[in-house]
Amino acid sequence: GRIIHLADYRPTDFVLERVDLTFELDPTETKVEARLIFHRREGVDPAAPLVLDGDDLTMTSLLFDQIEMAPERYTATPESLTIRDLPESTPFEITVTTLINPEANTQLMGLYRSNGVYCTQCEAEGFRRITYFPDRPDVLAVYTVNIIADKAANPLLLSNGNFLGGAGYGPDKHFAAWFDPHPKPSYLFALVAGDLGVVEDTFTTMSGREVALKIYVEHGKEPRAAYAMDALKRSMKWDEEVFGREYDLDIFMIVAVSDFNMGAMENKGLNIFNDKYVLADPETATDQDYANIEAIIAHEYFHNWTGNRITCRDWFQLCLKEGLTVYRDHEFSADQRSRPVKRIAEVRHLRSEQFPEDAGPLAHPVRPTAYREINNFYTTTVYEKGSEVTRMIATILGRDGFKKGMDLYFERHDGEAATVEDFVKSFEDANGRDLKQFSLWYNQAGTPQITVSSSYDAAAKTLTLSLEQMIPATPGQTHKEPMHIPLRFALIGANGDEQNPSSVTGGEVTGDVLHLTERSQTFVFSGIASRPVISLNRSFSAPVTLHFAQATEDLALIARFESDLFSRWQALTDLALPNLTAAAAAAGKGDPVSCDKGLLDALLAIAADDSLEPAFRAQALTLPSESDIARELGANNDPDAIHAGRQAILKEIATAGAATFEALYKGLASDSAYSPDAASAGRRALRNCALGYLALSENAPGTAAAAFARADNMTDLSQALTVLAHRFPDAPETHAALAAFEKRFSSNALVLDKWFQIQATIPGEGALDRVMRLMQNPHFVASNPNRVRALIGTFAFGNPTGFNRADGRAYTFFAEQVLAIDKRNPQLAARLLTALRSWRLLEPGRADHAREALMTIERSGSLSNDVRDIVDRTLK
Ligand code: HT7
Ligand code: ZN
Repeated sequence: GRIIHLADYRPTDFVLERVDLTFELDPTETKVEARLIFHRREGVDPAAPLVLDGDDLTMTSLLFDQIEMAPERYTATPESLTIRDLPESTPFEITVTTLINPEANTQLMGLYRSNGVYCTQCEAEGFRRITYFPDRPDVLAVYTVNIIADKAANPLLLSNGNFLGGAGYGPDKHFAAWFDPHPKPSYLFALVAGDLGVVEDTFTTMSGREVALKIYVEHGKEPRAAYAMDALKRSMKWDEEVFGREYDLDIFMIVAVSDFNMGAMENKGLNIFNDKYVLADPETATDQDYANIEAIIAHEYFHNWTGNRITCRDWFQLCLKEGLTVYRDHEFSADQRSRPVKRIAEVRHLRSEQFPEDAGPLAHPVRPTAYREINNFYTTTVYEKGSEVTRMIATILGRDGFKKGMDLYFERHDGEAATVEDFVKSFEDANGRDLKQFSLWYNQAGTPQITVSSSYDAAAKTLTLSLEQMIPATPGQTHKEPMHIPLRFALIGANGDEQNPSSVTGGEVTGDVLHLTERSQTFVFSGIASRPVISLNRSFSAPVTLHFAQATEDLALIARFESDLFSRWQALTDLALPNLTAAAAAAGKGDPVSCDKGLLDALLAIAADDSLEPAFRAQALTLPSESDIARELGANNDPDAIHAGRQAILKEIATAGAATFEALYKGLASDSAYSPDAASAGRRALRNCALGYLALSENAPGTAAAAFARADNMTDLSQALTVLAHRFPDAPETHAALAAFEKRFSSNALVLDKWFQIQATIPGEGALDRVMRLMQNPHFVASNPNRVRALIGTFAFGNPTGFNRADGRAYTFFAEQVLAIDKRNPQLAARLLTALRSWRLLEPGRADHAREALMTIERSGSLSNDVRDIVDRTLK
């Protein structure tokens, strides 16, 4: 595949005015007729041909203004259609007919079938697998869609926009027509046909219009769509209240399908979802599932304004819709749930996923400047770091300034395909503030490293804070400019009170935000009565790593007194990490491991502090993960030592806190019916966290087995099973529980995914054989992305000791799987392969094995563009 560069962007030669599509659906021979009206853009060379994109297409007819086109006027290949001798300025109509095979479409891009349901996925470049088209996001057009299909098998015929009408069509068929008045790019096109059940509701918008809401699921699963419907209505209301955005069609539909490459897709008026993010009831869904459904329903709905009404000029601008929309869904969840707990979860996710990406061979800017395969740029950098960049704009401009900028952005660019520059300019113009330096966040990859030191002068009552920023080199970017980094801070006195300086020199400080803009900068705060403890990067205002050697007592003070709960959690993390890295080093040498008393005391104090919300206490008691420790260690990682050291620390906490954990476990038992609300979920989280510690201090699986037997909801049941399987993998109780779980949920694939995940993450050398055995389980369906991600993906991303076994056998297995999956679904294979992105940080023996596995993939003769791109960059 060739490389596409941002610098090469230019508009199309021809303007697309209208699109009329007619589908005659058939499982293996679907006929697609596309009538496209174009005119040549003013000033374009009159000899320039029209070049349309295709992917694996077969054309059966081509008309020009309704008349068959002479063969010498066009060239058709599976990948493109070029048409010559076109009018200089008058509009003309091209009618192209293609034949496609949905049943054979295993890539799940374009039109495919999932459990007998026809559905589409067109982002980013799937529409070209349906018909020849200018398949790029800056080509906006109004679509009419006619669908003809067998009536008995497909009572439901759906597409974007509003329903125009339908009728019978011959003896066995019927048709439906849809019209979407909103100009849209092809990636937002959708079609669904099949036989599904529906849940219906309505929403009255702020201007009083009634919108029909419909969620389509497999027959019999309707009750499991109730929570998704509730989340949708709350999302619609929230977007009106917080962003002033109203829905704009008479109907909003969601369809749940079981074969899907990602989480969901925001097609105009017809969102298509991975059923994992729609279906929930207490018996089958965990609290995390409910939270994910709420977030993803909101995310896709929010795209209606940030993505659909204002779309992207080209795919380099992907963060324009994704980073912004993630920010919006984060804010939504924070408002619906506990803001600090949500923030902690976001930061954990950012650090465990985005930071490694930014520090490895696949690092790229939030707005990349080149790609070889766009599917590989739906990354955590574009999404999550993109969201953090949006959050920093809000931090710099303040709530009102941010709102003004968003309003101007909507006003200026509604109906357009915009760029990151357009977005930033809206904030600049609405606030009269220059964001030129800030824009580096979009262009410079790598996580900024900030080294901090401070000194207090008691005589002068001044605090001096020195900061130095360093942005590491990343692929293609060796030199970096200093960035504008907004750091929220507090100066905390010995009694926990915040101290306010009378003045500050050395740089801009607005309210509680310190603006670091120089490579190295010293701030002096005056009027500070006593030596304060500095809480820096409160609520994680900037996605950076701080190197600030704060005394244990200072961290303990923050952990105890900070009013920002996020910072309390951060202080505990900062207390824990040195213990965990030291433990890894000791375990690696076979030395005894021990945990600081200060950390134990701080953790157990929080565990027992009933004034704190349970969800926060659960977060506080969940120590940094093995991958967090690996990141802290930096290089030459031995996953076995990291695991052993961490387990030893956990055991010490469990032993020291046995009484506390038992009290929590007993005290938090609930006798009321399950409710997925955040407060109830928080109590379950703390209780299950206590169960995990209890099991560590016990030598037999009794407590966990009893928890499994008594659980009356999927959160408790799956947590108990996890504790059993991970702590007592060989116990008869564990085998019995695993068998009972499999039997009970044998007809629910989404629940069995949890069963696969729990077993795929059992630590240790035995994991590989277990995973290979589970692949033979009849419930493991290799063509279904959710199954593959649950078993192979979870093993590779979530089982450091099992996946990184010292003999490298798991890498060999993994390479074989990636190659096999690539034949069927390149997008899925490429995403899995990113599990090896940090291979260079392993100790030399494992790193050699990992390189060997990567080279096996690279040497394979028939790689997709997707996997070729990832493997080449990973090895570079
Ligand atoms: N905008 C959607 C991205 C997406 C996607 C991208 C490539 C291939 C398949 C895909 N399915 C969905 C989802 C979102 O971010 O909202
Ligand atoms: Zn999105």
